[in-house]
Amino acid sequence: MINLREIREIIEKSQNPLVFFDDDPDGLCSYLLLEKKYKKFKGVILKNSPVLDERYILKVRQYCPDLILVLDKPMISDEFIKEAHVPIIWIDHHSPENFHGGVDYFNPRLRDDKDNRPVSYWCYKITNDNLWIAMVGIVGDWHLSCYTQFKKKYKDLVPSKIIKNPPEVMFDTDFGKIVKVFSFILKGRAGDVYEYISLLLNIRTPYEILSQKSEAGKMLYEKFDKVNKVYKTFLEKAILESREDKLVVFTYSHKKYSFSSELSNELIYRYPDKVILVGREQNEEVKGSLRSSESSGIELPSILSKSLEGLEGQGGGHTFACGFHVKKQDFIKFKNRIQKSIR
Ligand SMILES: [Mn+2]
Repeated sequence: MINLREIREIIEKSQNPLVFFDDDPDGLCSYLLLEKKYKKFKGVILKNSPVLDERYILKVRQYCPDLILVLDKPMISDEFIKEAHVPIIWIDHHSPENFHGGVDYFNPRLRDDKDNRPVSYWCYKITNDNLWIAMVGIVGDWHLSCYTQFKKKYKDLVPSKIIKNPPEVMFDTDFGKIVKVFSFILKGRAGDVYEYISLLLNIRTPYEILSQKSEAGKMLYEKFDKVNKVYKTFLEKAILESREDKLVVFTYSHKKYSFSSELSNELIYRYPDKVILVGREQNEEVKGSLRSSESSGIELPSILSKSLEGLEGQGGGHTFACGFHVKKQDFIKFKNRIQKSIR
């Protein structure tokens, strides 16, 4: 495995590196940390697919980089690696099972499988700059690495009490709002997203966004506010529809935005005794997220695979957080089975 010092040296020598990054706060912050420090990266955001595949070779040909970095993506296709003809550094913290060689790979889980600290944490270790950006990515991925150091520097953005769980920062502090800003500016068309990313590259402090002190901060806040209004209506509806039952079911449809993972995360934080099922209806499918909490002890992967048996759909993920998609006509059956199995 390549180490961080070697990665830093390779980046410093590179003339025109190209970065592919995941479209969530951790992926975005990893890219921002590197670009803010070195100011020579071309950034490409990877939407809608967990894998960097040969469709992106075109980007490599267009840009002719001398180095490719891949940040926070769980998979790179063999064809991409074969056809790139450029050295590739891959920094990730998902399961290393998809790594088959051909690239310089950094993944903390190769040393210790329990160490899955986010990619923005490791990028911060490379750049040593912009702690608050690193913190956005870290909290966005439900971790608290660097939190003590962060708290000393930004006393006014987080409470003085001891924080035990990342969602406490995410949903109950001013800094959590910043994490939501980063998450919400990624919603919508790729072209617009790049404009917001270039605004973020000009932002120096979180206060610029929170109190809309600069023009860039104002524009970012306005975008956040617009998306947040839609998000909040969905959140309120989900809460109203779910008073009684142990299983909270909320389905919605929206042309531009998907909120399934944000909604399910916030709902499970607010209602840890329940199981949360959030689905977005799109075309003939319902696609969404399933959540339970550690305190309830309800383990989702087995429930999910049993509930999908014989239906047209797929799903999987972690013990208390899963994703799924299922044909619309099968959704009620799917939901009823989950309901039965958690009683
Ligand atoms: Mn991540």
